[in-house]
Amino acid sequence: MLAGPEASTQDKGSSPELGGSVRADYTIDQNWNDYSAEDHAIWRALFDRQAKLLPGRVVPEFLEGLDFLAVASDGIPDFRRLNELLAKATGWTIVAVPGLVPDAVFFDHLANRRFPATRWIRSREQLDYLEEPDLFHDVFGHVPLLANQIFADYMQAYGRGGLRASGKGALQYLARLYWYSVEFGLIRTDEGLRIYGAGIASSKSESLFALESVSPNRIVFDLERVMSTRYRIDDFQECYFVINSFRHLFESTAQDFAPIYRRLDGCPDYDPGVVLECDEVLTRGNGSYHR
Ligand code: HBI
Ligand code: FE
Repeated sequence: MLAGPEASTQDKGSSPELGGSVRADYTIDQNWNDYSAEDHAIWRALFDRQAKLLPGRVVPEFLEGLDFLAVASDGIPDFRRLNELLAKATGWTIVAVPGLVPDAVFFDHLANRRFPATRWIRSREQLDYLEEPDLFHDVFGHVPLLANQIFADYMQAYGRGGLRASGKGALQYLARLYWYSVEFGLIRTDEGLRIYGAGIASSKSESLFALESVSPNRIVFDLERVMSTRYRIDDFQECYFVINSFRHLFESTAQDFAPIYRRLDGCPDYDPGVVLECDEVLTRGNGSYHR
């Protein structure tokens, strides 16, 4: 559960508390030496809890990417060290930012294989619930799959698509695509459904809810269906969209979106809990959690 893209991305201006100012592209220095022992202890507590919980629940490629993080350090990764490994693997680097950045800035970073990661980590009181994405969500949740070639290509293609999108409608369709894939996506494997979305993988409670709860719908991913579906930013999802493979996701978005946006502008949007005639429903939820 985290604040989604609709959270305001107020301009932070210079950020004295971070010991420096925010650059034009919203990046700041990570200042890894400034993290406290408590910050590192919180990272380890969250990392160890998810590393224990995720095997058998998360897509195997995620666990392979997690190894990168584990070697980077046993506390909060130093982006300089992490980037040496990640850049070699897929050309991606992590850049520190103060928090949510404006869409256009976010898209530009992704289009250049730079992932904006929040510099600050949550407090102990926030271990289970967090409004905005923090460093643990961004780095533990998103970085492992940036080490996977196809997913890394998808993320850059998404950023490029974002740069081409202009106007409110397109940005909303793209934000929904990001939300239901990169943040809260599930994937079919021979062993069953697995998590790949960062918002799920970085959350203990949603890692359990997304796969095991009888409440949400689980529907096969369809690009236009996803782009037409609203989402909640402050609670578990009412539906999860399921891809067959990362290639399936990449191919469904490797096309010109302009005609799709035009078609969608004339179609209705859907509440997250609905099931449509045209849906390929894998599990029909009973909606008990959200009632
Ligand atoms: N900024 N730092 C950061 N992280 C995000 O995930 C993020 C963002 N800004 C915008 C955004 N996500 C979404 O609007 C995307 O769908 C574009
Ligand atoms: Fe995220």
